[in-house]
Amino acid sequence: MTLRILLTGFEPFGGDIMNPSQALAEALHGQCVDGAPVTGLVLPCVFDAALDMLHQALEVHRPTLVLALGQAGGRADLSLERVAINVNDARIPDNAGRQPIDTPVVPGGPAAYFSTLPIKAIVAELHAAGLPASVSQTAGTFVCNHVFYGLMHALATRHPRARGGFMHVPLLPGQAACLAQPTASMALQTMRDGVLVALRTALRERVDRVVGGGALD
Ligand code: PCA
Repeated sequence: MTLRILLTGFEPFGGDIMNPSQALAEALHGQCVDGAPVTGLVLPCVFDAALDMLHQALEVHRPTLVLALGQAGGRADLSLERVAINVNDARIPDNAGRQPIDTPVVPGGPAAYFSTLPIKAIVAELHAAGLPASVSQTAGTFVCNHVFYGLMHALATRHPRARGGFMHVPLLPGQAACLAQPTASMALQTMRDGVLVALRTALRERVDRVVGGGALD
């Protein structure tokens, strides 16, 4: 099977002027990772429009592996998202001024989808490479979760041979420096190294490792 990777990021949102996930999708566009060409795609931070663009890219590029990236201000590590939920609940308006509250991503769709990436193996390989990472149990309820859910629904219903998932990344140091409160950040090069580790691990391991990682609460 020919391997093809789709790597998505988002445009800046919420008044920010950059988004590390956009920089990562652009930086890796056209690269080859272990023989698999990468298409980088920057999605609008807009409910529905982001999914329309993603669905089109799935049809055009027919990826076998999809890694969607997004910015998570306040998080300190690379977070491999476990689950996408069928809820839009926006705390702030998206870039088109829309703010859906408690609406489904896909009316009548299942409550949730799990990532089909080997998230525990990816976290273990990131740690082995000296990069901070963890499994996250929530991708939130804004446009990132919306795209993650829409992606997993599309893969489950229309692209059964493809695997996919979502990784949140911290702010860039330049973004954190503009904030009044001390906030975690990570250099773009470190994130880029992490994305490559995640992609290589996902290409290599189809079945996740059984590694304890749940919180005690
Ligand atoms: N982060 C937002 C949407 C776009 C992005 O990069 C989120 O976590 O929902």
